[in-house]
Amino acid sequence: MIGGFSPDEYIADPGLAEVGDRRIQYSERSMPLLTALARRFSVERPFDGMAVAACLHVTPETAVLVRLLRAAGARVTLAASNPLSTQDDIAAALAATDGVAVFARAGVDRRTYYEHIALALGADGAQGPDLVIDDGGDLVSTLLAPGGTTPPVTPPHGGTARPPIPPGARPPKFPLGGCEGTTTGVLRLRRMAAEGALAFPMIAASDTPAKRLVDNTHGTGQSVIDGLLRASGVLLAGKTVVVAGFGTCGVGIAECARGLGARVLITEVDPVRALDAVLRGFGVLTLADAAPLGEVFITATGSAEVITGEHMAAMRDGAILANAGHFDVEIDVRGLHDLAVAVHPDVRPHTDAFELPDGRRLLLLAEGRVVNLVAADGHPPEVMDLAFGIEALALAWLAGNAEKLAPDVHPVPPDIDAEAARLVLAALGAEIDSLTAAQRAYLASWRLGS
Ligand code: RBV
Repeated sequence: MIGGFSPDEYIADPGLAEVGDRRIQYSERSMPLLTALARRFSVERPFDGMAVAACLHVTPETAVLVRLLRAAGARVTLAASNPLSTQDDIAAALAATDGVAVFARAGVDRRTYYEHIALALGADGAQGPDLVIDDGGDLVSTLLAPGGTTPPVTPPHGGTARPPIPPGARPPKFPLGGCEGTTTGVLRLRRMAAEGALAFPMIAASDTPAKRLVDNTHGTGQSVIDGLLRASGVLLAGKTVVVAGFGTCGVGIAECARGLGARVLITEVDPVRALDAVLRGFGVLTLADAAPLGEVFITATGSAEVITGEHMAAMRDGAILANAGHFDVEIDVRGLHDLAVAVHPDVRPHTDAFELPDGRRLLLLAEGRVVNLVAADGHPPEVMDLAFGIEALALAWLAGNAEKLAPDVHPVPPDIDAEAARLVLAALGAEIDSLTAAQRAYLASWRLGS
């Protein structure tokens, strides 16, 4: 029993543990940074006696991170960071073999999703976390605004429903601090801090140069196209693909789609990003102009109501709509339901067809939720190795330094980013040069010109 729960009370099927464990071990072989850190942390034990609550996509890569935290001395509770992205075999493996309290199963409704997060935070009276790892900000916002999203708790396999968490109930305690892994979550944290609502320091792990490059651009680029192809089965070569948002994620998606032969159009609100897109040879236009042209639409803005009913009404028959943003607010799914005279669910796995009054059909992937994690496996292990390696190093640093930090959003200390990148390079067998004394002197001086 962990915190009053039997380990498999909130997962879909404990019988999947062995399959899950095999897949975790497979991913681990491509995660040299986490492997090296686990070895180091099992000696240093930076989280000895601490409780860590994590809200992450429950994937093999997350499991490798969770095993590292366990090796480093932490007790871990884990909730999913998306209602549809949990891989049930991984949840089963972590519950069965790692002593982790897992509150996650695929396909839960919104209410159960928040219930699970509240449970990972000890809202049932169990001990609260000392540190948190969040992805998207739902865990931290549940901590700061409890009660509103924590209805009665009903185990899926029967048993006694736990009493509802009273509205406004405070969590057992605030954590010392935590890490946030995704751009959307950092934006939310900044809004919390600006309102003075953030009660503890949070590190913006998604803002480091290494994470942005490897995770946002390369990870999102490949995995979003992977999700699009698995769900829709279309040929991308020759297709007109509209990417909404040319931030670090949108760049990766656009380049990947172009690499497969698609004609890629970009929509933006930021003139500098739009200029970058033009200079890279992409077409740039408004969504209203792109709507009748696109055969595939992918949103990656971090904003809301990007593709509206009005745009959908102008789209061609067979247009595919997918979202890569963290939350399911970029495509107006309700508007699509309003437009449609009939909905044909699951014409393929993770593809629903919406029939419009004139017979056109629009295809919505993954219910408008983050397509790379719902319809595919999320980022590959090589990508999460760096992203989670940075988070593990930042969290270990926080364990010793949180008390000195103000309740605000803090950057990852720059040497952690460089250390993570250096360890990955070493694992890949790539070597880099060091500055010579003369170069250091040149770079430190303003006196020398040509
Ligand atoms: N992400 N996690 C995975 N395989 O575990 N894939 C993607 C995985 C994270 C990514 O790092 C980003 O911070 C977040 O999911 C977007 O929701």
